[in-house]
Amino acid sequence: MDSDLNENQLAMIKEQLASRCSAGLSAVLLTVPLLKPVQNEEEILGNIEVFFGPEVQKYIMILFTHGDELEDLDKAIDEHLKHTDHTDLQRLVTECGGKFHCFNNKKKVEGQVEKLLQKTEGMKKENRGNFLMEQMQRHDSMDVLNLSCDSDDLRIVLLGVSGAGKSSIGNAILGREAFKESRTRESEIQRGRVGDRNISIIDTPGFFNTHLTDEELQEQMMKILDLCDPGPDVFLLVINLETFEEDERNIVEKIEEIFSVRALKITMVLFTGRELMSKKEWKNLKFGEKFEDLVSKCRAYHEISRNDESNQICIKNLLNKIEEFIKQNDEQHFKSKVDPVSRTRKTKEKKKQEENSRIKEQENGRQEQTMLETFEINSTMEEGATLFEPEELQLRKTTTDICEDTVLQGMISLYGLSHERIGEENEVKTQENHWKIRQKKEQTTEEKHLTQADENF
Ligand SMILES: Nc1nc2c(ncn2[C@@H]2O[C@H](COP(=O)(O)OP(=O)(O)OP(=O)(O)O)[C@@H](O)[C@H]2O)c(=O)[nH]1
Ligand SMILES: [Mg+2]
Repeated sequence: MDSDLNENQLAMIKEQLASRCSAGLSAVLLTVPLLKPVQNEEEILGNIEVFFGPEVQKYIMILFTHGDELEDLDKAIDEHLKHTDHTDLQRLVTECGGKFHCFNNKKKVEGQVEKLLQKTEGMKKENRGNFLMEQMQRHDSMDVLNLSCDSDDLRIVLLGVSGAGKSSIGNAILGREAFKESRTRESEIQRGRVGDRNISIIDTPGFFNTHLTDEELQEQMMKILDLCDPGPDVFLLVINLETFEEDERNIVEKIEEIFSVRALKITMVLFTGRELMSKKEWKNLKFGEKFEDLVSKCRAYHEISRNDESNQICIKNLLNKIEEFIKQNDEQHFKSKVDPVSRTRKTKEKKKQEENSRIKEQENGRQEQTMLETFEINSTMEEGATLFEPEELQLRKTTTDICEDTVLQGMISLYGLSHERIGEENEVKTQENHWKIRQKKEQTTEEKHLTQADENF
């Protein structure tokens, strides 16, 4: 957090952090030597937030060192902090939500490491998990580098079957653990600067994915178009060479089915796992029918091996090839025939439909409850007492509802009520009916009490 570090050095530290701590951070320990006046710690705290993003604040703990000097003074850390001379330390601790630990690096006091770990564990629990590197990168890409998916970005969409290596390729291009590997469930965009290019990568769930229904997959594929407005420059179809020949599934058809045949014009095949093949095997595969068929439909291909992924030159070559391919396509990005407005409308309509069926389900639940109450009232009536008049049933539902409700149909036939008759009593609100039935129930109970009182008298 040295203020002398320039932007490039800071960016390098970020990259290293992201790749080395992909599982996230449980704690950020700010070490402060005790008994020395606070120098620029507050500034450092501010820098940490700028560096990691504001969400990191909950994970910072002060680790005071030189605890031995405190022992020499025969003082406990709490006592030391409370002293009026140490308002600077108090302020620092307060800024870190009161989280601190004192360490004696000289004497290696027994249990001090365990206690520190307990505290960090406690902090992790309180924060419901680690601080994820994505939180830092989100902050990084949005606030620090100020990148957004604008029309100047090179917009790459990764497509392929599950496990083909889409997320890994996305990470290799961006040079950081931008995407979580294995079983991607949602389309996601990550941005970065590679060389002199601003790149937006959209990772997607795999085709023929058993964890998503066809409808969910379709939804995630449509999300791509919203994520990379004005449209993808290239669909990178990632194919794992290890499983390519045995795979019977037709991925090209799947792309056509989802995005239309026009999508193939900007689709480039990227074969991964080249390192697992000998030169001869690769040559045989290249002259095979299946390979030719795929490449002819998609018009361009590139191959990359696992070892190449961490090699910046290989990634640069891949990006050059992609740009060359885009130029060959007259820089025409993919445009969906379904315009964003109607896509949004479709999503809204779908949401409305879901909401309507949810309301209907709730309504049905309420009606069933009302039915139960009716039966309950009837069963509490003494033998010979008057049953509800059929009209009371009408009060509770509209014609259509009654006709659709099988339980009520049973009641209708029981009371000899015709559908036409019910039709005359249309659109009466449920709450109102509920109230009337309750009134009847109370009335019945009251009558029962009066009769009982009469008998007793
Ligand atoms: N040997 C080898 N392993 C790879 C390669 N690419 C990815 N893998 C591994 O294959 C597994 C799946 O890779 P992912 O990048 O998550 O695959 P994906 O296509 O994103 O998978 P889904 O998200 O499930 O659709 C991971 O364990 C990767 O480390 C490759 O080129 N060679
Ligand atoms: Mg994935």
